[in-house]
Amino acid sequence: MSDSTKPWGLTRRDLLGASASGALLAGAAGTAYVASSEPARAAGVNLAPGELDEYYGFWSSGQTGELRILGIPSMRELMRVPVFNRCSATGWGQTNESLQILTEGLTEDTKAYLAAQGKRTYDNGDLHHPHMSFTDGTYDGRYLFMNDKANTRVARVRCDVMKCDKIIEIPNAHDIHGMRPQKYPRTGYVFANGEHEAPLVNDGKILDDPSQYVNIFTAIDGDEMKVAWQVIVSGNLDNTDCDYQGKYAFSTSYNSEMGMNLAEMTASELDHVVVFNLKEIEAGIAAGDYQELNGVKVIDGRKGSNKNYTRYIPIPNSPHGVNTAPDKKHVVINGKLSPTVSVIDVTKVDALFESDADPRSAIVAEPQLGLGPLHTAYDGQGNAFTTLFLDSQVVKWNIDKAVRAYAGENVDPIISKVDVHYQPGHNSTTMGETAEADGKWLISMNKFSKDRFLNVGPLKPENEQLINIASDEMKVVHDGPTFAEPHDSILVHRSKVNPRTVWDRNDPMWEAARQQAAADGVDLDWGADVIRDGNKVRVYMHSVAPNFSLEKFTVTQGDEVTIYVTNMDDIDDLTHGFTLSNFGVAMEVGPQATSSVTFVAERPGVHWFYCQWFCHALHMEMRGRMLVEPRAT
Ligand code: CUK
Ligand code: CUA
Repeated sequence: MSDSTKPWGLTRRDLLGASASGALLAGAAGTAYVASSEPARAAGVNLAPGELDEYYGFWSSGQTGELRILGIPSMRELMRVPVFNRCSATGWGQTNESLQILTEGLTEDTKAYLAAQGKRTYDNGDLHHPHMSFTDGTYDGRYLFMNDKANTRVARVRCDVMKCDKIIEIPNAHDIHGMRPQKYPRTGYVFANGEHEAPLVNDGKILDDPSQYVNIFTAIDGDEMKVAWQVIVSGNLDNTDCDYQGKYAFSTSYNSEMGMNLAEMTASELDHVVVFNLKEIEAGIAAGDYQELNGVKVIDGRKGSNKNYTRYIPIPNSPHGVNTAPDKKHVVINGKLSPTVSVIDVTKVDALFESDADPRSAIVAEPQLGLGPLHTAYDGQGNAFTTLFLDSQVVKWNIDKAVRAYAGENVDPIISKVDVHYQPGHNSTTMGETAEADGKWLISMNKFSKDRFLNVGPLKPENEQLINIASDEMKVVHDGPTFAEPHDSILVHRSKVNPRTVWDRNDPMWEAARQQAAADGVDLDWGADVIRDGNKVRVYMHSVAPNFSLEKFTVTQGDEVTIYVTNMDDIDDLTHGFTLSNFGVAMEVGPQATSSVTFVAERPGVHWFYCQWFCHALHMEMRGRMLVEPRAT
């Protein structure tokens, strides 16, 4: 897409022109951005009604447990995709289709625990890291993968419909934090870090004996959504990323001490980054050098195991983020308690495995950037942008200059700094975690908003700021308040993603419904049937605005009722819903989709079901009755 065809009418050239003239962006100049709509408009943030964004932003939501989709640069929130959470609007966590996805990947152990709580699945999650699948070093628009730190899971969202289709629990590991897809040759693997230490077999035989605790690195097969293999490591695991060669993955460890409290965890001046040698690990698995635990092949990559599975590179105090640069050569490890970032040159990593080279020989720069470096993003022109949590700043620096300074040259790698508001964690740039980084926009995801917004009580929103990085002087152009608690985001050019506007009737999402309808001899598309099967009742109906195909159906108190609703409308925006009042039942039924829900009709009487997605002038009339006959006494 050429600059002149961009949909919102402002080209990159216009932006540069505006910043060069200075007048329009005067409000954003310097470090104290004054909130005013004028500079934002000049920067092209406020798209005119009907204009589309150039980028999709895929946002985590932390403890809310969902994925969010924003338009960038407008920062408009476009959609929420329930994943680890229970969603009232869509019925995620209640429909049979979502429950299958939420339960099929749980371990037997977890199923038993949940059953004891009267539950089938968890209804919370802590989603930190959403990342898209790669082919050949860039996004391929197939899937988004994301972690659940709260309940040790990894999920996948299909980009064709923007719905979750797989969730797996990771056995043996505890509390998945850092997570990244393989960049080359493709995804391939999804790498996932277990953050918290526990006994390898955590069945209660070992309790307060941290000397027997371990942490686990997991490689998931992203196509099958099955664990491929695991590695036992020394120290804990925080964030992870991998190279553009398909050879190595890198994970930070802030608790190399294996401490059990804050003082112990931060005791050492040096922690480390673990380098995983993918080919060596695959060879070790093939050669049988593993133990099988809970159905997973687990290899020992601890320090001193003297194998070529891992290497440990010492890194100053409590490193956090790991970010591979689009130059395909450098990997930046962010210091957190150290004011530095450590730059690994991936071409020097081979030597760590081939000889007994000093692990630190792979470090080619260690610039001092400011206080609390957490995460780094890139512009594709050799520059990096690192968040400084304690300084409340983003610093732009040049990788090549940092390498030269480390080699003794008298150059300053720091280009500029900008104040952000306040306490930034992750940041992300347009296409910045791919080989196609384009250096247009940066999002600073700030943990505190303090006084930036109207006071809404003791719980404050966070503040995500949009920063124009088209020139060396970074300009904050938009404040974006947000609810708990996005950690991370990726900014994906819209040419990479092309979702459907209506479902395909053959979609695998409702395969179980398809099979049941066939067994019942019912047309799932155009059904208006009630099938009785002992005390099980299956009700098939379809919807075409503003009607359900059944205006009423009758069941008996105590029946287990399954309602299948198929939406036969097939145009944009014609989502229907099915809400059954006073039964706690509600679900979305997208155009050309089937959704189903099962409940026990324990309440005799007249109960209305209605469509809860406004679909037609006669939407209010789109309703019908479930008649529940009292149980015979
Ligand atoms: S972690 Cu949250 S700011 Cu979970 Cu990616 Cu660094
Ligand atoms: Cu159908 Cu509202």
